[in-house]
Amino acid sequence: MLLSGLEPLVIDSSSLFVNIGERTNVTGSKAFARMILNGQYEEALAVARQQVENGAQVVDVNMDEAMLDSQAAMVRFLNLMAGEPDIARVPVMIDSSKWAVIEAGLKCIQGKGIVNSISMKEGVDEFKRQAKLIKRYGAATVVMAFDEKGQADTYERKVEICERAYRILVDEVGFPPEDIIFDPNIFAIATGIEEHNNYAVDFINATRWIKQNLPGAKVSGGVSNVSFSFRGNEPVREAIHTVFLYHAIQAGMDMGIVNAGMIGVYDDLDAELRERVEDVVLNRRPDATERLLDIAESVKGAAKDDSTRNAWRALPVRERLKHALVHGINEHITEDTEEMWQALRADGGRPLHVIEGPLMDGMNVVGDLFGQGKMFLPQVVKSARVMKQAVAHLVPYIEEEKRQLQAAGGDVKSKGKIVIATVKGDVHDIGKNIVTVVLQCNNFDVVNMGVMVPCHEILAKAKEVGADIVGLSGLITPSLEEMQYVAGEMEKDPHFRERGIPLLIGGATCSRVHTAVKIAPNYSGPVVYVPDASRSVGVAQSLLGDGKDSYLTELRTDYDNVRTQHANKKQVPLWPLAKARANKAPLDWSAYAPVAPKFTGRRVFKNFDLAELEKYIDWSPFFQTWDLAGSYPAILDDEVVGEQAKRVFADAQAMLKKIVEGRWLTANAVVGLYPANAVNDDDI
Ligand code: B12
Repeated sequence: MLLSGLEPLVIDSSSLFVNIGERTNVTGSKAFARMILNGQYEEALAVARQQVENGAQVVDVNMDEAMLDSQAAMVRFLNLMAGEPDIARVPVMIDSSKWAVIEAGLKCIQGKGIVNSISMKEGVDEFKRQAKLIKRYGAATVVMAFDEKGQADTYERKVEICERAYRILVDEVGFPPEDIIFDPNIFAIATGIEEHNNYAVDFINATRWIKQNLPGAKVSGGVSNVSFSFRGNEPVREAIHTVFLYHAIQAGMDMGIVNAGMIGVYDDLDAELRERVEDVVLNRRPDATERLLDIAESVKGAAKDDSTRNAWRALPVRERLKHALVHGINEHITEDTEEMWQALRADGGRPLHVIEGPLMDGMNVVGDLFGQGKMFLPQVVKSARVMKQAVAHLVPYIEEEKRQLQAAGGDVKSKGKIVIATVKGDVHDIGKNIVTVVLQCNNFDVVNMGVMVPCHEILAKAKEVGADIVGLSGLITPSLEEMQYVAGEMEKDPHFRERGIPLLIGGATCSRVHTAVKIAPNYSGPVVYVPDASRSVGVAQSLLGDGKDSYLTELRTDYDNVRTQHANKKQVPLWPLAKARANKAPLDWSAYAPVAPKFTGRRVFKNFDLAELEKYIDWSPFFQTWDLAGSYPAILDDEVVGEQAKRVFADAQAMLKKIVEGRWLTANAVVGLYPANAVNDDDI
């Protein structure tokens, strides 16, 4: 699905959960309703801006309030939003139960937004009419699981309505399937009414069914409904949202209207609370609601109780930093960063080590949780702010190192000029800013161009300031391609090509292999992958200093090796099916009497002897994991990697011995032998 405000938003199988901001909704936010009713549109705009700043990727706008001219309010607000580039960059979701309001909104929005929503509740003709208009306006649409008989509450009804709506939209209206977003209705659970107990499960299962059976369609929903019966108990509601989203996203839920302040981190929920909430959400036991109610009040109390809330303050400082980053808490970050710095300093460490050690460790935890759907974008935005605050606290210490070096008579002359930027389409800037400070403190003149910088601007700036080096940062996969493009453009431009101006590549998604295989071949000058800020100084010095030639020779040899190893891994070209079939082994079974197996069917092996299994380990992938190319056992005597291979192999043997002798693992297996027969190209 491709949506857009001023900027595109691509939602595909690799996207993480898309969160839709819900604060600009008069039915959901009393404060927003008050602003609109009082005509305070500037304040209302600030709400929209805050949502985008806090990570909302789509903004839902709803003006359905009885005392309001909803159509006029929708048009006025959308037009005001369009004039604010920092809000208008994200797509809009026009949310109304009145078609006239939706259509008025569709006439205002730029880019490609979403209608929320249409359904078959007023019959198929009206549904088709609205869908055709939405298609003409070029928007996507949410389709509620609602038909002439009412709103779908069971799995069967959800599936029935969504399938019927999909067929009508795709086959009869010609609506692009990828522009359909189903809302299979999230209803409140744990209400005390038995029929409601399976609502979340029905939503999750319907989501899974839609994703498997209605190609292209997406799934969304209003998340806060699910916890409605716990109104007034925010900690329990937060836990319900967190658990519900975790399972719904695994089932394929693509997006949702969420209050970012009301979601937690799945892994971090108290174990008992998580289990009881999970019992309720997944309807795992008949007394699930009672059991959650039993602890609900104490959970609320504990959340208010400072001693429980602040229990993490008693952890060691590294853990506290991690906790603050994962939870986006900035209250103590300055003092904790200072404490960490003092601890490292006592061991002879440098301020940069705080960033590249404990802070990076914390950010990697954030990244992992985010990647697993256990943290959401608005939470990561908060983590990023905490990280920036910690880095800001350390910058004066990094600068102080430079001053001390100067005072001790160190060389202060500029070592060269570097233009650095995060490439087009990428907003990550924390790492790039750290690299900038570190290089500046080591006497490089650095021009930091910010984020989302198009290639032509980077190259123009590099020429304008006479840069000796260009540095690119990128953390998302599309940035890797953009970096290849920049390298290619540098090759085309004699200014860079003839001077051989080096290109530095950095950022979490980049790698030495990608740089050597994909980026460097586009440019004849040096292209160097730099894994972290501290190494950027050494690399820049090597590229501009006296030892440049030997450094470049070493670099070339290294990258050539990487490329050769990579090329060797490449598969042989594939053949067309017909050619492959024609090439099948000519087996003559006529003279062959197969050995009858000792048994047919299933056989289970329990607690199999680990020492016996050990003999069958395929060691080659083990060496690949260590980036050592070659097959076992020949690799142990390989000229280049043999020594290293022997060392890791010996370590592995020692560890394996412990595993086998200590019976650390239990090996169970199941095998099945069944009669089979080949008929032409099929095995049956
Ligand atoms: C914080 C963060 C964000 C913040 C960024 C805030 C900001 N102002 O920077 C926000 C919330 C905005 C964000 C947004 C998104 N993010 Co993000 N984000 C992260 C996170 C958790 C940490 C990044 C970070 O700051 N690390 C700390 C710094 C210090 O590390 P670093 O950048 O790697 O820098 C070091 C080195 O790499 C090196 N270096 C960096 N640049 C350069 C440049 C040069 C020249 C040199 C020499 C060295 C160098 O030096 C630095 C210091 O040692 C990562 C996870 C991770 N583990 O990296 C995900 C991550 C990068 N994000 C990810 C994604 C998917 C996104 C979004 C697309 C999410 C979404 N659905 O919208 C958007 C992207 C929007 C866009 N168009 O760019 C994915 C990327 C996956 C991929 N392969 O594409 C990651 C890996 C998370 C994950 N596991 O899925 N994100």
